[in-house]
Amino acid sequence: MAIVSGLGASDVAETSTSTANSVSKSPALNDWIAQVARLTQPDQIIWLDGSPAERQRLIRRAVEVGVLIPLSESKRPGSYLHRSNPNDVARSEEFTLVCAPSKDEAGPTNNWAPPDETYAKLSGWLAGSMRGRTMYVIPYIMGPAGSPFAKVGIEVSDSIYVALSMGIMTRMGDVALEMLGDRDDFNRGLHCTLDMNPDRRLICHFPQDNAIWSVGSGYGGNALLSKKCFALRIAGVLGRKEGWLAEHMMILGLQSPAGQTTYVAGAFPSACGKTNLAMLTPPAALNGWRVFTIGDDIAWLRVGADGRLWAVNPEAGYFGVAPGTSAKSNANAMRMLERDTMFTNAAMTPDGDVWWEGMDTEPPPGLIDWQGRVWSKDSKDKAAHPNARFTVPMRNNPVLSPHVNDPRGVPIDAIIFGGRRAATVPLVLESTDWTHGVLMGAMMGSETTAAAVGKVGVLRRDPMAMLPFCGYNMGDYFAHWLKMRGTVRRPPRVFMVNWFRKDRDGRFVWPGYGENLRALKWMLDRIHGRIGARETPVGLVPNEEGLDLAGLALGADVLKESLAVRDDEWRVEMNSAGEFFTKLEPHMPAELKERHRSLASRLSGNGASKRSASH
Ligand code: GTP
Ligand code: SPV
Ligand code: MN
Repeated sequence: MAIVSGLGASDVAETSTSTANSVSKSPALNDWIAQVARLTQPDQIIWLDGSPAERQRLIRRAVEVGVLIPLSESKRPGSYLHRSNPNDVARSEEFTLVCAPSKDEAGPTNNWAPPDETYAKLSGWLAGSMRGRTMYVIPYIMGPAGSPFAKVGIEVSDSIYVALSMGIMTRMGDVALEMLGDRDDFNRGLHCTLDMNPDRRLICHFPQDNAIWSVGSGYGGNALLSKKCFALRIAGVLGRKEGWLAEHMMILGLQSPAGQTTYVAGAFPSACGKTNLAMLTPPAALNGWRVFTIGDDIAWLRVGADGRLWAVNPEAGYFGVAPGTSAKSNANAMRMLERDTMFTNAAMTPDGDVWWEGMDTEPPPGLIDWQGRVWSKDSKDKAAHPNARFTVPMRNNPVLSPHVNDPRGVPIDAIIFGGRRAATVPLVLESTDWTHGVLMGAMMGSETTAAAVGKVGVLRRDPMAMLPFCGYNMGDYFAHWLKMRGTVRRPPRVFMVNWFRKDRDGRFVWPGYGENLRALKWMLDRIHGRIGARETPVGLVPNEEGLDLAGLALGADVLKESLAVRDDEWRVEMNSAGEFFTKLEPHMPAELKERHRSLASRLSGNGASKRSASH
């Protein structure tokens, strides 16, 4: 077994050859790597340093072995296409386990297995699993280096695709080893693709050990262990202990024409609009406004000395949904993807570019679909997988906030919860206080999307967009949110939004995308006390003249429908949330149940005829 720092035997001369025990200054890290190597038996171990030269070497190797297909240097410079195993195209929630010491700690919304048994079973699968393969040691930082928010993780992986993705998604390499120094408080992530067999696929979290073992998948959220596994499930447990929040939220800065910037964090379930909102282009009629991106998927939120909630984006890149991204829907994303991007499961044009549904360009003849087959307009299947993704460094984002690397983070004045709801939930709804805001988050429901394996379009409860990402008991998670009110002396205002309401013909009522700025603007007007609102039993909605609709031809009936709060629909909603809360007993906080009861009691008993829940 060759143990080298840098890539491959031929590169040894230009880096330093080291022994397993002297690569990092952390004895705990070196011991752990030696232990993993004894178990998995790789042919060689490569510690990634994160340098551009190393990245180029890794890319060359990935192209040689067919993991990456180079795209046209003139059309997409520095960009590559990856085609995954067709059985491995989305997060696998049924194979995701929280192996806390007791089932009760994981709670009823997580799959649980006993830690000892799971370690033993996976050790069996992993024994000798990297024979003939290279083991990459991937040190990374979540959060800006030197920030009090920042945490170090080490992912060990046998996948060059994972190694390259982690180089985009995190601050990866020597910078992380430097931050770790000789300490032992790093997240231990062990990833092995095995034979990509769904029968031997498990993504296991051990919060008590700050450890993750993921086997049998190479897909984003299953395999890039920094992301959902560490930054949400494990970090959530750490945050509860240490008094902060790890959330599935985008973070944006909204600058008014007067130059004042307000920061907003928003939780939307997977494939429900975070990336798009975080980099939206204001509509022409509101062009004095500007949006700047802090993050598109994950927020770590802490209480500042000023009693406000401050947020950082722990990531350094975006792993975003490609389909639906066009010059019209998200011009900033299209510009960001012009270079240095890895695409996964997109279609490829004969001249070496990518294509996907909703790109708003004609698919060219001779298009190759995501599985490498020739595609035509008559094909039944989509050319790009509905969960095709791009992996791109945040520095490519033309509207990246100058504060994205600020170690203090940014102060959050509004939190938004938004699901994908064909009915019931209005365009924007404001809570009256923190407890009501927490209840809004806890009551969230959303229709499932292609981001996770399973049926698409099924309404399910997805509190705070965290159903698949909360690493401990969901009832305790609600209690933690309520408890934060004690330390957040100047809490953000909490809103619920819905960009996805549909009319009778199944068309979206609201134009969405850049037009969502109008809802954000209303929130700012509310926060700064500039505008009134209409009271409903479940919260405050804009008066019809309250939304700035300049330049938007929206029929009066459409506006009315967007803002409608109907008692009969909300009775169904309240009941559904109530049933969900019952499942969380005995961990469900009394304060939330009480507020839920009191809101439900305000809905008219039998005002409208009982419609079925046609969400
Ligand atoms: P994850 O990366 O899975 O967490 O997803 P996300 O929440 O970042 O969602 P994203 O912004 O990538 O959007 C997912 C899909 O919803 C894409 O196909 C978008 O085009 C579409 N979408 C985003 N915003 C809107 C909107 O305001 N209206 C409509 N109709 N579709 C939207
Ligand atoms: C999501 O599914 O919410 C994503 C993509 O952001 S993944 O990294 O796969 O979780
Ligand atoms: Mn996400």
